[in-house]
Amino acid sequence: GIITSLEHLVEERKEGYLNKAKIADGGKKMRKNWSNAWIILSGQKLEFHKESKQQALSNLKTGNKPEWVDLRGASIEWTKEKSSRKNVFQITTVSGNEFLFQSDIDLIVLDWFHAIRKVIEKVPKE
Ligand code: I3P
Repeated sequence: GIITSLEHLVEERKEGYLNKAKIADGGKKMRKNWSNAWIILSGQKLEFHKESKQQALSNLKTGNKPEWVDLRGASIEWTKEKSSRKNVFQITTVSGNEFLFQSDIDLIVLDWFHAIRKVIEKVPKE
């Protein structure tokens, strides 16, 4: 119906803290280095801010560009093999960048996984 049609027009938006580790760049494996990041899911983009929401806001003001990931054509999956931590999922981008995301709090990770998967399923591949 009309409500469903309108829902598709509303951009997915979500912010919060997650542990993040980049493990490959352009298909090339990297040394894993976990850090806590303020993450913003906005449209088809996932933005990473190293410090905090405050950092994100100050980046906005100064025009400092945060690191971000294009979710078009990306894949998302749970992984138990790539970390000793619990609740880890991986995003692989078209450009061959691989990121792990994690939180000890089940609900937080689940929420992020589903929100990101929804965007990946929705956005056109190119
Ligand atoms: C890594 C560090 C990571 C760990 C990784 C270690 O050591 O302890 O936290 O990943 O395991 O290699 P270093 O700091 O010396 O680089 P997890 O916490 O995700 O298990 P890995 O090599 O099995 O990926």
